Amino acid sequence: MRISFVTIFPEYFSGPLSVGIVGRAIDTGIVEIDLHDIREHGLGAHRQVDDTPYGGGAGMVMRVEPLFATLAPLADSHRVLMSPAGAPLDQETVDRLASYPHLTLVCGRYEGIDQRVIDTHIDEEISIGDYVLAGGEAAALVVTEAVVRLLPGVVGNPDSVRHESFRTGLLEEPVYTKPAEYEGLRVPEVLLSGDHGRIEEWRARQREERTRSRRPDLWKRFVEESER
Ligand code: JCQ
Repeated sequence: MRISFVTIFPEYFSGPLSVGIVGRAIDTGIVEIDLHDIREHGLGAHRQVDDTPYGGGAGMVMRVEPLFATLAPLADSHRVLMSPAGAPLDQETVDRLASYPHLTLVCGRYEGIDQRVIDTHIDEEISIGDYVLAGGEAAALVVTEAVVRLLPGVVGNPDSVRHESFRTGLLEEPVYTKPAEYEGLRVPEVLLSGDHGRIEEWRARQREERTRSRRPDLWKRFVEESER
C-alpha cells in the first residue's frame, strides 16, 4: 500500500513514521510513504498558499491553485481530507481505508480549505474527533497508524487485530501481568485460578460492565445488535 501526505509541513512526519509498527512496515516495504509539500506550488516569491476569506471573517483560507497543483497528480488515489467537519473515524472506516492500494491524506491548516478543492479533488472528509487541531497532520498520523497495523504482515499475530474490542463492539477487559501482588495490590484471584471457563466468564462480564458504564452509546448498539 502507498500512503501520500499532502501538507505544508512535510518535516512533521519524519519522526512518527520512523518508529514502532509503522516504522517497521515502511522498512519492510509493506507500506510506501510519500510527502507532497503544498508550498512547492505556492504563489509568488513568498510561495503563498493561503488568503483572506471572501465575505469577510477571521483567519485565512487555503487557496485553490496550490492544492489543485498538488492534488491533480494524485487523482488515481483515494483522497481523504482530515477535517473537524468530516465523518467520524471508526474501525469500520479504518478497515475500508486499509483496502485502497493508494491513500492520500490531505492536511488542512488555517480556517480551512477553499470548498472548490473539496468539491473536485477530495473523495471523503474524515474527522478524528470533536475538537479543533492547528492542522490535519496529527489526524493524518492517527489514520496512518490505525490503517498500517491492519496490513498483512505488519502485526505478528493476525488474531490480535481480528479479536479486538472495536470488532466485538465492546471495550476490552482490564489486563494484569506479574507479579501477582505488588505493594499490597493483588491481581483478581480468578485470573490465577487456572479455570479457563471462569476466566472467560469474568472477562466477558468485565467487558460488558465497562462498556455499559463508560460508553452507553456502544452498549446500546451492542444490545440492539444481539437482539437481532
Ligand atoms: C480533524 N478532528 C479535528 C483544522 C481546518 C480542512 O480544514 C481544517 C482542518 C483542520 C485539521 O483537522 C482537524 C480535525 N479531526 O482539526 C482546521
